Formats: sequence, C-alpha cells, structure tokens
Amino acid sequence: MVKLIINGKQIVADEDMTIMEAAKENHISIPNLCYLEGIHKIGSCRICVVEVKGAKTLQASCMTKVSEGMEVNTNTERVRKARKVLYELLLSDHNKECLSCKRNLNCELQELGKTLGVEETRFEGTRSERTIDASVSIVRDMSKCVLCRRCVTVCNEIQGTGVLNAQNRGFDTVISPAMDLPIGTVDCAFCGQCTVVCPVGALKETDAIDTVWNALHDKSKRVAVQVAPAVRVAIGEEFGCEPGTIVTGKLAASLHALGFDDVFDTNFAADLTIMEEGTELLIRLKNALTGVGDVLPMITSCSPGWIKYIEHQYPQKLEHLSSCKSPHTMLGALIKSYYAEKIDRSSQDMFVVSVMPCTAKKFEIAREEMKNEGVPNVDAVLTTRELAAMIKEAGIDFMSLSEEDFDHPLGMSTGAADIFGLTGGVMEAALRTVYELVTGRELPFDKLHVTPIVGLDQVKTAQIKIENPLKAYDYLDGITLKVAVTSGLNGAKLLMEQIAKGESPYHFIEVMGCPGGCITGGGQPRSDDVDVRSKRLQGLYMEDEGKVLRKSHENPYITAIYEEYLEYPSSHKSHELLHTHYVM
Ligand code: HC0
Ligand code: SF4
Repeated sequence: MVKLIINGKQIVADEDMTIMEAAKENHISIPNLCYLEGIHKIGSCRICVVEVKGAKTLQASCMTKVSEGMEVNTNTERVRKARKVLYELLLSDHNKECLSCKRNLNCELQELGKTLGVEETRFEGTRSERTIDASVSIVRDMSKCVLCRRCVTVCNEIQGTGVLNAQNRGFDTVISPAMDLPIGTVDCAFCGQCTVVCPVGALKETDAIDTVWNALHDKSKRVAVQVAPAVRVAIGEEFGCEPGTIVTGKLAASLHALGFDDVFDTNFAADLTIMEEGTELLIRLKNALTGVGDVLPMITSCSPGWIKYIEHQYPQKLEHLSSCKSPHTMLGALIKSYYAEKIDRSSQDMFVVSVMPCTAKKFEIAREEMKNEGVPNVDAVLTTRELAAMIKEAGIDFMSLSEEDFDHPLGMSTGAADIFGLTGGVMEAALRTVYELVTGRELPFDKLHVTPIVGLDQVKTAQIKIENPLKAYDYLDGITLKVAVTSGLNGAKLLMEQIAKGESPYHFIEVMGCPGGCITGGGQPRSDDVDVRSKRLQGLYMEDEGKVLRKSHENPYITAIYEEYLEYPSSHKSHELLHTHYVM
C-alpha cells in the first residue's frame, strides 16, 4: 500500500493501482472516454489527464500508477483547459449528425461534452466524409469513430479474432479490418462485442426495426415473436432497472402491446433442444463406446458467433458440432409448421421475429441451413437494444405494465431453459436431463447446479461418474462423463487446439461466443456497471430456482409436442425440422 494525496486529501491505495482507480475508490471521478475498467487502458484519448506534482507534462490517470508521496490534482485550470482542447480535437473530425444518430442521448462522447462544459468547437477537420460498411449483422460508420481503440482490444484480446485493428498512421489512422476490407468478407464472428464497447455510433447492429414495424403493419401476415433467455434479465436496464432484474412478465406484456399476434418463448425450444441434443449425445456415446465409432467430443451449436468462428478457424472439425439447430431457429421452424397447421395458415403467411441478445443471430437466420423448403425459419432478429427502442417509440410505459404470460402452446418452459442464457447453462440443463434419463436418479448436486461449471471463468470442467444405469444404458456403466464449458472465442480456441492435437479428454463441450454467455451478448444493453455480468448471471439462476419445473424433460408441452407432432427425440420429423449439418 502507498500513501498519496489527491485533491488535497490524503488517501491510501494499493501500489498496483492507477491514479484513476485510486481516485474512483475514493469517490473522485475523472472524466474519460477510451478507458474500460479491467479491459482497456491505453490512454489513447488523454481525456483523463491530471496534474502530478513534479511532472512536467499532464499525466494520463488511467495509465499512471500511484506511488508513495505522490500529489495529484484532478481539477486544476490547466487540466480543465487541456481536457476541453482534447475534446474539441476529438470532435473536429467526428461526424456530428447527432440528432439522427442511433446513439443520440446514449453517447459517451455527448455525455463527456456535457461533463466538460464544452459549448462550442473551434476546430474543423477534413476527415468527416461518410463511409458506411454494412454487413448482415454489424455496421461500421467510420465518420463517427473517435479512435479510442476499445473495439480493437475486445476483438483481439477478449475474442481473439483480430479482425479490427488500427490501419495506417497519424492523421490517416482508421480502425478497420486489414486492407479496409468490408467486415462481411473477413473472419468476423459477428459477435458484436465491439458494438457494446463503442462509445459512439461508429459500430452498431444492422437495424431490423423498420422490417419488424412493416411486418406488424402488414395485415396479410401473422406475426409471431419469441424471446431469448438472456433478454429477460437485461432489457429492464433500458428502463432504469438494476442489472440482473428479471422482467419476464412485463416483457411478454410489452410484446402483446406492440401488436404481435403470438408471443412465444425461445425457452420452450431450449427445453426441446435438451431433448434433441441430449439424445444425440447418448447416440454418439453409444456408438463410440460400442465400437461403431462416432465423433467426440460433441460441441454445442447454438451460438452463431461460435459457429462462424469454427467455420473460419477449424473448418476440418465441423463434425464435432451437434446437429441441433439453435433453439430460436428450432422454434421458428415449429411456428411455421406445427403451429401454422394448428391455426390453418401457410408457412408463407407466418412472419417470425426473434428478440435476441446477439448480433450474430441476424447472420444466422440468413443461412441456408436455417431454412425449410426454402422458407427461412426466422424472418427478423431484433437485439435487446432494438426491442427497447421499439417499446419507447410506441410510447409504452414498460415499468407500469402488468405482468403477462407467454402464449401457448410454444410459451412454457422449465428453469433449465432460463440458464441457457449464461455460460455453463446449456451443459447443466443437458446434464440434469441426461443423467436422470440414464440412471433414473436426479443429478447429485445441491439445487441441481453443477458447481464446477458455475461462474465466469474462461474454461470450466466437470466430471460425473455414471454408476448403475438403467438397463437400456448398460454401455455407460462405470463411465466418467467429462465435460468442458467455455465462453468467449479465446476460450474456444484453447479447447479447439486440444481437439486439433487429438488431446481433448472431453465427451461434451459447451461453447458460447460471448464472454459469460448470452447475458453479455453483443446486442445487450450497454452498461457501465463492472459487475453487470455476474448480476445478470445471478438473475437467471434465481429465475431458474423459482420455477416448479427445472428439468427440460418435465415440461408438459414438450411431452405433448412429441406425442402430437414430432414423435420422439431424434425422429425423422425432428431431423427434418430441428437439425442441420455444417459443411464447408
Ligand atoms: Fe442465447 Fe440460445 S441461449 S444462443 O445464449 O442455445 O442469443 O439468451 O436465445 O437460440 O435458447 C442468445 C440467449 C438464445 C438460442 C437459446 C441457445
Ligand atoms: Fe471483432 Fe466480434 Fe466485432 Fe467482429 S463482431 S469485429 S469478431 S468484436
């Protein structure tokens, strides 16, 4: 620990801290723009400069470590003047079409101008021409980029994809893929993590709002909507709730109020996925253990950013992917077949909207693998942020809505489905069902949580011994089932390298493309709460624990849809609608 003085006040700080961190701990806020707590501190914007006694120049407080006897001033005339000039220079080549910008009133650059009290800009640069690079998931508008490099850090160090980098030098610097190639043509996973950290409107999701309004206004269409597990624990933040607040009932009510004809729940299909994926795992295990041969480990296939990543980086390993479509495309396929038949409509009459925490889902629905007879399973994907914008545009007072239920028959789910939205959740949900089907006994963990795979570590593993299975599963007797879970593409790389070398000890692996899982997907509300991931994680675990039914195979509507339509897990019908294959 060291003693130092900030703004005349003696404080004690850990010697590894920066001035910015020590100040924050003592309730002194230093304006900043490029800084991201725990992730990004390269001092590129210099807005956080402070005066340090004895230093000739102003110091970037996000980069400068505290030291014994240091005297810091965060608010001198020199500091304030410097920050204003730096801010004006940032604005000098920034496209200032603020009123029509998607980030208007939710822009860190605007907020910073307000904090610094900047009322005019004296400089005008020459680099404000508009260059839009639009892909199916992500849009880049470099006329708004402030070169903070947060996206570069996230794309390289957190996701390991290395798509975005600073190209050229000095005044010609631009953040872009190599050779300024369009983002849709390079190895971008469309994870959208860069859109979450962008402080301005330079990186954002591709807009689906108008498409959805048009469908809602089209009287010839029956418009069904579904909501991903992780949306219910985050959308409340757009309306002033604490991160982690579960607003499922208000969410369903807001979708009814927006005019959707059917308000279904992706969670229903998460339960269905467990039946299909669990069965696929058992088939693969049986083949592998009885000499028929099969590919293990099996890897989950529900995260489209992850799918795009493995296609780019490990195309020869696609056979490890489960053949299950992702839950929301499964549900789309059922809405356009099973449900359309029930209400006497054709699949072409149905328009399916998915509300997802994810930008890569926009890419996923355009894939050929997610169509049946040429008809896409899902027609439009809204991010959580986009749905919140629609609710606001429609003048719906979200917080005063009374809670409503999802519609049936595709709206009921168990607690196992809720935890799909967090890292480790798909694996835990699968184990709850597979273990019980195989042994006839409940999974032997407190509150059904597979403790070793709970939490936010990059890679988590668990081993579960199968003893005295039911007769049909004799071949598993004495087997120790080995599983691994990872989230974020850097973690996926670690596990894929093991597979590539033939050294993977696992039978089953869960991969989610975003760190923490869908709770921090690229389409989720932006938050400055550093604990946002763990709060949303806790929120979903609480939703699960509050349910009477917490295992997918106990969902009565799942039992009914097999009896009525799909016959049994992994049947011909379910393969036709719910499964696919990824090939290069
Ligand atoms: Fe997820 Fe999903 S859990 S990918 O993380 O499996 O986006 O929330 O909707 O489809 O269910 C995202 C979240 C989903 C899907 C589900 C899966
Ligand atoms: Fe990188 Fe993901 Fe952004 Fe693509 S979407 S540029 S992979 S952070």
